[in-house]
Amino acid sequence: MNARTMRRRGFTIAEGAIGVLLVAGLLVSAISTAGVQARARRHAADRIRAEGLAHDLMAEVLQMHYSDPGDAVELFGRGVGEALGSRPTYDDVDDYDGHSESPPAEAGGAAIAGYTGWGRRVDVARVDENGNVSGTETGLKRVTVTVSKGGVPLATLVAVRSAAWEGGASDTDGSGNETRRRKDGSGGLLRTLLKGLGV
Ligand SMILES: [Ca+2]
Ligand SMILES: [Ca+2]
Repeated sequence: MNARTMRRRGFTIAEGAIGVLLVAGLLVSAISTAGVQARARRHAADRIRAEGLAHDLMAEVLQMHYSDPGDAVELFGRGVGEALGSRPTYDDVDDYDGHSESPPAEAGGAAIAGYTGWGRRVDVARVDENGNVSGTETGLKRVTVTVSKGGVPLATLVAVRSAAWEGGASDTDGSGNETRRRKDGSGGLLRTLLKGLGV
């Protein structure tokens, strides 16, 4: 093998090495792009699930009484026999203030399958007509439902429930039995905001 052949072989090996590096770089880039796309798809799917969970719990809260039917005057918060974290004992909107659950649960308390690591929280506050928090009764309560996964908020749903809206208020049918007119949370004085958060 003469010097020219040696030089030619060396050049070919160098070319091959560069080619391998280029291919490896392209593969890494393609894998990285696919990973980003997969994460984006999972995040979008999680957002949809989070919004559904928020809507479900919000609908439950809004159909409750505006205030406890056992109270002579409107008192904010849970009353006797109503325990934080025990949804079956809630019967009015502000009973849900501070309620949190992980994983999300059915109204009766059973965990919803497939949501390990997820959580829901409800916050309720009296607000005036401008949305400012009030320490006294205003006839308006703002309900905020936040759904998180792994501690990262994915969806927040906000609604304002009016005392004048009788969607969850009780009345009587003349027999003394309580009846309840249920609505789906889409009417009355209602403002909703869906806000996606997180990565
Ligand atoms: Ca109550
Ligand atoms: Ca209450």
